[in-house]
Amino acid sequence: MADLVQTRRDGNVAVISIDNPPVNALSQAVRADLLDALVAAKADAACAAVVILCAGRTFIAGADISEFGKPPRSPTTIDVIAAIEALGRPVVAAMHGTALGGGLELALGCHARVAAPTTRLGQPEIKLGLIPGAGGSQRLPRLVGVELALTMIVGGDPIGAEEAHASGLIDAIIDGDLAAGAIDFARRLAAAPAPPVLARERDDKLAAARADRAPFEELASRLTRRSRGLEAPAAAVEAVRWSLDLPVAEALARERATFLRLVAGEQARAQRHLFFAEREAAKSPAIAGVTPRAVRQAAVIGAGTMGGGIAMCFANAGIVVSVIDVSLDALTRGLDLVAANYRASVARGTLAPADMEQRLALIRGATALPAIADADIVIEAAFEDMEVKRGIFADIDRHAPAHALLATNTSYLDVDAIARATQRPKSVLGMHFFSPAQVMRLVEIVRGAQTAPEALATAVALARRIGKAPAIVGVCHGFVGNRMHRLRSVEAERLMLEGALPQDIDAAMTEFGFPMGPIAASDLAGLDIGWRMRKAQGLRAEIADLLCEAGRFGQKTGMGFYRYAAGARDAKPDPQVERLIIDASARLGVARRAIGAEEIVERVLFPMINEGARILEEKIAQRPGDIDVIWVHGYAFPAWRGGPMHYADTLGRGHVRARLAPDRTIHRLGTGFC
Ligand code: 3H9
Repeated sequence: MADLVQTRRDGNVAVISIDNPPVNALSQAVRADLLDALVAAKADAACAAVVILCAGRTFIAGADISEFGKPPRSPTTIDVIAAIEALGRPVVAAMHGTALGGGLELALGCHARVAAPTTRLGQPEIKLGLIPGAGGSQRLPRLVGVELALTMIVGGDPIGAEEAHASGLIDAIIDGDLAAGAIDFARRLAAAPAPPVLARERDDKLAAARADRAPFEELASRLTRRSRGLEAPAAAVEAVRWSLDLPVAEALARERATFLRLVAGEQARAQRHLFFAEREAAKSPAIAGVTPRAVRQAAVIGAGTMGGGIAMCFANAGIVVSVIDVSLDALTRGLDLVAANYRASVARGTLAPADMEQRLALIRGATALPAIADADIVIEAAFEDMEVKRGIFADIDRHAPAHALLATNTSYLDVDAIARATQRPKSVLGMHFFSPAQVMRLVEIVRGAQTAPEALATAVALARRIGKAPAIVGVCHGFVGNRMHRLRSVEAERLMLEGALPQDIDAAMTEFGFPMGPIAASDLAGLDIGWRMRKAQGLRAEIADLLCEAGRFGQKTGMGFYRYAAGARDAKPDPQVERLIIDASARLGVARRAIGAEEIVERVLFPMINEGARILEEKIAQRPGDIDVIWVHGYAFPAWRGGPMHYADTLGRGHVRARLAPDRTIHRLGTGFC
């Protein structure tokens, strides 16, 4: 086995290099070797300073997540940091790529930190249901102040080298040769009259917050406002607060105890499951070792909300994209909406005006298909109608270059039938984005019967490049997500007919952890789309159809299952809808009864989970984790519950099966309203 940690000498500086691909995670073996290297450096009288750096594409990207949930093994990262702090000579962390989690904590334990200009530094533990476990919550505030530390620890997003330098997190940005620059920096520290003060011994950046707690507390409540149900954000706030209130040793001990409690808990287990599931969902034996094609230019057919959102995804990733719509009016409206979306981000302060201009410059409008002549990928985002889509694909086939990947954004339709409208079905697949496309991370990559491995590999790589979470699925009506979603709406209709009101169902599901209940969500999406689809298929959803027949299409008409004040998004229960539901129950002869939240949650989720099991049997999805990724990133299933299939596992599959037994399933009353 290759050495995970190596030491070389550059004059009087010991250079300790970690080489543990792919991301230099701090596994037990790395920790042990690193500790040995530090002990050796301490024993070496000729060593005046130490540099710790990493080989490969990144500095340490954190603890080895695959070790979590197993008994901790010595030495811990805390032991390694203690050895650094006790070395008696300056230790400099030289970072590149990403310095995350335990990796950043190790750097925080060093006497100084330098980084390459493109380095990203962060404490992403919160995304795994955790808080930093090796001193991050105490050393980071001492270097950058409590407010930035809290933002980084509760938000979990990394900051760039420039911000890190300006805030005091790093001491220098090294252009050019990082190792040489870091060695030079370390040598200068060794020659200085006094060693730098360790982060744990500093207090200067805490003074202002200790004198006036209000800004910290306001920030804490703002950052945790949307974290209902989650344990880690509140724990993170508490830990950072300890940096203001407790002696550092005690605060570090409490941080550790909290980390150990959280890492053993259900929420962290669920989020770890999703971390690995997300990466697995993009894999398939069909594309193992297949090189994706390069994508430099993209084209989107259809300038509606979806087409515009998809175009934004490309522009956000720096890819030139043409938006094509036969109607100049529709094109103008679509491009105006894109510009308005960007302007809203600028107004919110989440996008710099210069970045907006750069992104807009990458988006080009056109009204005819010759505009796709140079596209490496064409994504059709037109009206959800098979004949319309087949017509478009026949046209695309005539104009797109031979190497281009042809993708449909259909939500339900048969990708194979669409592919057959072209002379090149091997290049055709589905790329099903979720609305709003520029926000939602999921893309279902729908593999047709004839899709070539290279086309599939290209779609997956492209989805990752534009920051999405791709999940490979097979062809069936509604693929994975919408096929399961339909079951949810069928059951919601039944619940309403049996006695629950829309607000009862939504309250139960938001209490479960969804940010929005299923009924309010369908009002937001618009009830008319499903209504039209049902009519085309000769299907009926008792309550939703009655609402649509009364012109109540959801938020866009100010009325749906709920009532909305002009321009407002708050869903208000509507007595008229209650009457309509009660009358429908009476007409169908269904006795209404009080239905509790527990029953609502079970009846909304269990049929979906059952459908998920069928989807796995049919091999439409490859793994239960893929379904979880789809539901968390496409339908806002609470991540801390791990997705529907993981949730079923936590309950026990036998339990779910028993609750689905025939005597508990409800008569076939309708078809749901999705
Ligand atoms: C922590 O540090 C707690 C401390 O406070 C406590 C200390 C006591 N461990 O994402 P990619 C694997 S919590 C194990 O596709 P990219 C990943 O599964 C940790 N494995 O690459 C994948 O494997 P495979 C805090 C890891 O270039 C491969 O590496 N740190 C880890 O798109 C490539 O990953 C984090 O949460 C890990 N820590 O993105 C950072 N990280 O090829 C988590 C990755 O078999 N990692 N793998 O599918 C990331 O955010 C991204 O991986 C990173 C690279 C940005 C680094």
